Amino acid sequence: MSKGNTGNLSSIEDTIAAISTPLGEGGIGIVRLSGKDAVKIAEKIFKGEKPVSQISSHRVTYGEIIDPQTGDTVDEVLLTVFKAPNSYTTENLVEISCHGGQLVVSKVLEQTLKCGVRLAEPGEFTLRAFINGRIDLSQAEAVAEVIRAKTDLGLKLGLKHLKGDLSEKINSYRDRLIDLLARLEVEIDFSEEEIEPLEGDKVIEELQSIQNEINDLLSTYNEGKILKEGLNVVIIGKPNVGKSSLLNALLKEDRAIVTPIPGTTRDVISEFANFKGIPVRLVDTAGYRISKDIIELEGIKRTKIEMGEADLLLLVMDTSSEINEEDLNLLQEMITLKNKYLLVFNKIDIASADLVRKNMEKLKDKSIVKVSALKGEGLDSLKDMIVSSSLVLQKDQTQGVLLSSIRHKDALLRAKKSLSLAMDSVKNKMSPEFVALDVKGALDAIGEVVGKTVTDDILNKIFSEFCIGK
Ligand SMILES: Nc1nc2c(ncn2[C@@H]2O[C@H](COP(=O)(O)OP(=O)(O)OP(=O)(O)O)[C@@H](O)[C@H]2O)c(=O)[nH]1
Ligand SMILES: [Mg+2]
Repeated sequence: MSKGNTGNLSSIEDTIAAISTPLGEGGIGIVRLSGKDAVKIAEKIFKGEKPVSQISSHRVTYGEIIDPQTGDTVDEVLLTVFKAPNSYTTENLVEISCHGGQLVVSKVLEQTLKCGVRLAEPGEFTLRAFINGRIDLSQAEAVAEVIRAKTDLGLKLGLKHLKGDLSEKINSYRDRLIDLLARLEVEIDFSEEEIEPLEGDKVIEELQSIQNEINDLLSTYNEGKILKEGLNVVIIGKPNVGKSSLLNALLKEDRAIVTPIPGTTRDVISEFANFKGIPVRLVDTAGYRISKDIIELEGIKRTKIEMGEADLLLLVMDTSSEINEEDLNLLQEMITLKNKYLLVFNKIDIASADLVRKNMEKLKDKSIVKVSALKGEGLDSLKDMIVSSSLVLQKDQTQGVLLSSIRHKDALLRAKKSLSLAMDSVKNKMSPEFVALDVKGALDAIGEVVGKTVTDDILNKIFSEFCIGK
């Protein structure tokens, strides 16, 4: 499904159409039409028991799509009309379910275009649902979250956002700020008259209470982001310690090439896995060492980039031989990066107990997971440690709302800052105009989350990430 730029905020009047199912072969393919002429246009290309305008809303009808110019049959289909306002977009919407072949679905779409429909931009159906007020912006974003969810927990979070759990919280902050702003404005407008001035303490108390709630929500961001995007776990270590073997063992598939030759992996290899409901992006990297080989050097450069972007680093060491300078240097480098990390002693199946003890002594005070990638030993505890490092399971993530979007986080951080400024103004006994200005700033920033205050640029950016037909 292609992506692009919406750029069509002004043409909400057009009737649009798109293929809503992925391109390729499948049981069915769906073409959707939305807009004021959707029913009229569907009527020109559909031959069934009744004309489309007489079909009841939300009922499936059997018939044929025909070429409006030649009358030739294009496909046998099922057609459903969703009459405004009870549709995804709140406009008249028609869904045509045809056979799921690339050519046949395109042909059905083509007939709608012949009747003057415009091809929908990415995310334009959802954009319309937002513009027409059926959902707010955070719910529109949740549609993409649900589509892209990688695990049950990620899906659960997306569905909560879609249902409006986050919107409800955000709207409650907005209502409280609007209320406060109204009271401040009364004070500004009637400052000459005898009205009871707002008590500074009460204002601060209210601002502080809203800010505390925003802080609580902000503190859920890391977990929310992990559930949405996955925990980025990067496997690093000297050549030949068994990094690729570990990746394969954790994925339970032969994804990366494994050989006894040091320097086998040259490129970064990544794959998603599901560890106890947490989506994990596992990344295998080129062995870290000083090298003159330009391919290997490029590989190591990529390893460094991945290290910088990791949520968690797994430093693998071969415990069947002595831990040496190279291992310790890499550990030092990893510590300076300040990323979270776990030490993994691999090849315990062939390591003597003595050597393992000796190696552990060299890394005193560090917690170490002992595994054999080859025999599959210790992998469950490693997975447990990876998951607990991401903190998600320390709270019951099915309760409450988690923040998972960087856009929302950024808006809430700005709101928090404005609230601090407003509190400072009250403390410094500034006139209510100043306080009101910062409260308004906070209100605007919070409003961005649900799309009350949002620019066309932001909308374009959000919806260009969607697929066509959604
Ligand atoms: N006995 C034993 N051998 C292992 C284990 N893990 C890996 N090996 C062997 O170690 C060798 C190197 O394994 P790789 O997984 O390719 O190591 P790597 O760290 O990815 O190596 P580079 O890609 O060269 O950096 C292979 O011969 C593996 O079969 C293990 O747990 N036990
Ligand atoms: Mg490798």
